Amino acid sequence: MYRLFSWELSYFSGKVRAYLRYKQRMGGLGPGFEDILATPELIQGLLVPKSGSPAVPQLMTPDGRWVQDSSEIIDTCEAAHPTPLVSPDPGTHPRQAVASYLIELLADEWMVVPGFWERWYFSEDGRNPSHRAFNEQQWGAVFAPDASGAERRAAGAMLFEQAFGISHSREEPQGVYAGLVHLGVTKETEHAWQASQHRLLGHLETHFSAHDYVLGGRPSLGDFGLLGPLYAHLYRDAVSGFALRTHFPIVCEWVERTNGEGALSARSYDQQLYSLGADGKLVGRPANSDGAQWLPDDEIPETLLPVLDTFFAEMWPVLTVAMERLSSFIASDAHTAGAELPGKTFFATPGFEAYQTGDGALTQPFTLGDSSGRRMVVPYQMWMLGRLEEILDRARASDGGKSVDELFARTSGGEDLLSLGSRLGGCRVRKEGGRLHSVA
Ligand SMILES: N[C@@H](CCC(=O)N[C@@H](CS)C(=O)NCC(=O)O)C(=O)O
Repeated sequence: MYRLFSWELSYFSGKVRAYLRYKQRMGGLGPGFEDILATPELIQGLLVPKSGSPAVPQLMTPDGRWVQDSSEIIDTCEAAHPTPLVSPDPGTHPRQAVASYLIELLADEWMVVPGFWERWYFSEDGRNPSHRAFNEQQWGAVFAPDASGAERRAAGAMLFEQAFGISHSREEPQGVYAGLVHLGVTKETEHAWQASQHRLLGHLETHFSAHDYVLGGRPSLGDFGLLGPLYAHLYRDAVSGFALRTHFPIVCEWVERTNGEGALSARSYDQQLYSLGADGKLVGRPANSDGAQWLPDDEIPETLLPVLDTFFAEMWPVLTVAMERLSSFIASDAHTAGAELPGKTFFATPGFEAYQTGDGALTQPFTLGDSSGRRMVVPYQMWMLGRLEEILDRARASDGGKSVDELFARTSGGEDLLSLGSRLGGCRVRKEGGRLHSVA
């Protein structure tokens, strides 16, 4: 069987676990999967030696291969078990494919910033409301899994102080707090990041009020991507979870539906609703909207366009500068063609701090709303863009670009994505296990 090494508290674990659960529940994951808590012992003794990375989640396939990075885990499983299909085929569903990969990128590498911020902002000393206690407990459960309840919480508290310097998070950011600064979250920008998140949640609340999932009545890649920010950080964490339930109840229902647990009222994907037939017998029907299928004719509903527009308005301008910065870095004397590049999402990669922090060669200015700051360049995003480029090319090849052009014409600024290939020209990234290299 597949073995997923994950944490309940982890952003990307939520994405992959929900995907695997869906595939398994629909009879589409062959031998099935076991969800294994990735304890420090397993990370150091197994994950690092096998994949070269301590990042969670990681998947061990039934034939003993190791896959790290949530997108690659999903791609690997989709290739081995294509039914039910989760990533729309760009040859037959060009618009839905492009929209899915864009939303995955937005969820993975943009929404991560305010999600990560909320967890740690509401854990700082003196915050009211605070989810520090909940957060200590959930981290302690990973780092001291055999200890008693109180000891688990104490282990979490100790980690927060020793590794993250939580009592001086603002004056001297360390660990996760340093990561937030690397991602461009400071006192000056944090409200702009939060506003971005609220805008997106508002768009999703409207969309999910009409459709159960991103593409209609059954989940797809975009849903699992969005579950990254929405499960562990915005739904489970206590302060964020209260706000989500209070202001975005329809998004909450979608979280439960997509996560596939505790979802009886949320009409999860394999659920039937029943009525009584004339003879008093139970007569079932699919619980989901849109006949429990993706919308027909490769349709992108109107309610999804604001989400795509947010990608083009907020994330795309940052990505274009990031591609320029990475291209210059790769071409410079600081880098040898084919050598390793930074690989982390949440913070500067150890060994690359001089480049990815301060005014380093792998940092960039950015603007969000009415505030601006500086953030690190994340080469993993170029790997994701390279994957998107492939989908875009195949989608355009299916009908000479007609469908994709139509989709972009309905967005604000989508046509600019057609320049992706030339922008990526100098910064293509190759992935090997959990490590990234420039293309020699
Ligand atoms: N891009 C990766 C990111 C994986 C990742 O960053 N995982 C976090 C937890 S959600 C982690 O393990 N961070 C610790 C580390 O990178 O050492 C993915 O898609 O899976």
